[in-house]
Amino acid sequence: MPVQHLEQIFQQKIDNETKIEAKDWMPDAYRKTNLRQISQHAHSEVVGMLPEGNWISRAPSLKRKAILLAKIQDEAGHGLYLYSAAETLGQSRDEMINDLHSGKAKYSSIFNYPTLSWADIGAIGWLVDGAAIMNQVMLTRTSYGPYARAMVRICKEESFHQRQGFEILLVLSRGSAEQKSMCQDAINRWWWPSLMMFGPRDSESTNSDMSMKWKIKRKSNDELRQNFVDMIAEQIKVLGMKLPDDHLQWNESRNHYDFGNINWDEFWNVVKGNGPCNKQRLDARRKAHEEGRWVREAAIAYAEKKNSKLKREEAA
Ligand code: BYC
Repeated sequence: MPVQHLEQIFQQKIDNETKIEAKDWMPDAYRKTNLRQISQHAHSEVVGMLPEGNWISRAPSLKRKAILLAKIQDEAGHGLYLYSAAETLGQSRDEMINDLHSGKAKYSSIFNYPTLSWADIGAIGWLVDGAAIMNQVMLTRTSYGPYARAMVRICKEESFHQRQGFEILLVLSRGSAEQKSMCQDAINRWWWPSLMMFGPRDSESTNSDMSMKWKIKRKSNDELRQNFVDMIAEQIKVLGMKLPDDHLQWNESRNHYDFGNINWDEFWNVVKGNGPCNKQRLDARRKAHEEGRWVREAAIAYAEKKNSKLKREEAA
């Protein structure tokens, strides 16, 4: 069939809200952009375990520790679903992981900031998972079937993550003066980086046009960022804390909150690998990968042994 014809059928499916599946014909650029986004998303889940992992052994109670462990294990699971979804597009997990470790592949800028106090664990759950959900609810309707299905389960788990983060901050916000100040300090440090998670301004977003046309994305970076600001500006009232933005103000005519300027130099600096923890994060991932080598080798040897036993039994 001529390519134009295939392209037409493909675009019709997109227009009719029929999901694109792994074995369907798709334009090369559609495959590439999905592979790029899904693998970056998988890397973000896995690297995102590190800042929180820092607090497992220092969680303030057994209950907090169990909750944090469960949350971090969820992130590992999200990484695995997403690597599997990405593999359906023709790249192996080993190749994707090599790209992460060599610095070729990106992962979310947010995970290059340090977790300095227990309140940071609350701020990550509330703000970082909150920003992630805002984006991922949209992605449950993304046009590539395996990605959309992975997102449904992930969103359910993220909403528990966000609530646990908010609850950590709620307890601190009602605690001693020192706890209140820890809570405010964490919000101050995580607020602006959370806004950067949505990506550059629409005018600077190189992938958005095609991704919107193909319904990989259904809302723009700025639109999602605005929805997030509107949600958090209300929720913070319950905490009795302040967002670190003097320009934050309800705008009657827009029916949205106005907010101050994002420091885009900081964003690009972090994306290019020069954030406060980029090196530490990649070193930790490479070390974990090396230390897990024997487990992978043992699993492969075991699978091969099992397979050859099965073949022998079949032949007998
Ligand atoms: N950080 O054209 P644009 C979690 C890059 S983890 C770094 O707008 P696009 C969690 C972008 O890749 C969930 N890079 O891009 C885990 C592009 O460069 P390339 C994280 C960024 O793809 C543990 C360039 O800038 N969520 O929840 O249309 C604990 C131009 O941007 C960033 C996801 O991964 C960034 N923030 O839109 C707690 C969501 N932003 O690739 C929580 C899935 C942009 O052309 N991803 N860049 O070299 C997406 O929805 C989209 O990829 C984005 C960006 C909205 C992020």
